[in-house]
Amino acid sequence: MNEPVPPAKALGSAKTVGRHRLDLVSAEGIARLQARDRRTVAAAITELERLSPQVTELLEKLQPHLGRALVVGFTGPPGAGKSTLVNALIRGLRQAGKTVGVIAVDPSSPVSGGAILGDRIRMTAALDDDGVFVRSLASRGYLGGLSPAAVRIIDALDAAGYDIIILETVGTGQNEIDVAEVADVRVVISAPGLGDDIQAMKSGLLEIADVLVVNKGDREGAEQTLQQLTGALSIRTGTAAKVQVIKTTATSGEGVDELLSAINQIGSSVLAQGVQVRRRRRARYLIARAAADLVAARIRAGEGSTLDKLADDVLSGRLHVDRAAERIVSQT
Ligand SMILES: Nc1nc2c(ncn2[C@@H]2O[C@H](COP(=O)(O)OP(=O)(O)O)[C@@H](O)[C@H]2O)c(=O)[nH]1
Ligand SMILES: [Mg+2]
Repeated sequence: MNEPVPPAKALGSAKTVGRHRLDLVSAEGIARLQARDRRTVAAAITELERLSPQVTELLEKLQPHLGRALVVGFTGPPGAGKSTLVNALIRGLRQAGKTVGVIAVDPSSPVSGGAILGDRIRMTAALDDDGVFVRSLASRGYLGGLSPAAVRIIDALDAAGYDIIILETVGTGQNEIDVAEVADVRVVISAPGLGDDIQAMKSGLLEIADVLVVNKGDREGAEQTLQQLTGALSIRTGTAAKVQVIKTTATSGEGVDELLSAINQIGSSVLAQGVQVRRRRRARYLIARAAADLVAARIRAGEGSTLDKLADDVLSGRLHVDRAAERIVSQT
């Protein structure tokens, strides 16, 4: 997993990180994390995000404490109102006595910081509440994909004992699969006025939805979007009938209760599968992802001439791209 090391600015001062570094993997550090001590949770996330040398040890120490949280994925086009809706849900969940961790993966560059600030502002429910922890992540180097850091951070929030972990990601036609593998409940969000995105919804996002939300119910065209998506769903086979379609207005809170109970309903059947099933799902994803990164790195670092030769064979029509790929993967 060759993530570029982010600039120190995005992580807070190195001094703060340094002060926590020694404590984190100690019994006391883990105990503080489990007690949801904010600074410890923040420090652990920072370590996991920057892939510090003690990450492997930290993840090992977290293992026995994983699998309790329900991971809810929120995916959809930019501007659909995901962050606003998450904010509304946090309120509802807090009222029900649940603690909530949020990881918002943003596609923008960490340098700008603009979108990160935007998420913070929209998630005002998280302010001054120890039962809520919000972390925005840039999807650096993984545009259109879920950064492995996000999955490790799920582990940290899970070990810290947050009941519900919400993973907000932009649906781009790539990371849907990642979210599908990592999340226990998959909520796909659309809204009227997003133009071509309806098409994108049909191709990739609809496939993974457990719950389909049409947000901005106050906007003109909401009903039409709802009908279009319900229509698109009806041609999906098998599990399609189980997908709930819910209209919300995140800004006023309309439909949020309905969404909450849909999540709870699906969530309780997932939780009934047991801790081991959910832990394994996340571990499988991490292993597959790490292996893919490893293979990609080896191919790039390996003999350029092998790749060149295969490229020539593909160009001349002697070899299909897929065969060439199989060959190079088997050699690494
Ligand atoms: N009219 C209306 N605007 C909304 C609603 N939900 C979100 N918005 C607005 O849509 C914009 C994008 O919202 P945001 O939550 O950042 O979308 P995200 O990119 O999907 O996270 C913001 O200006 C929100 O205030 C809604 O239900 N109705
Ligand atoms: Mg957002």
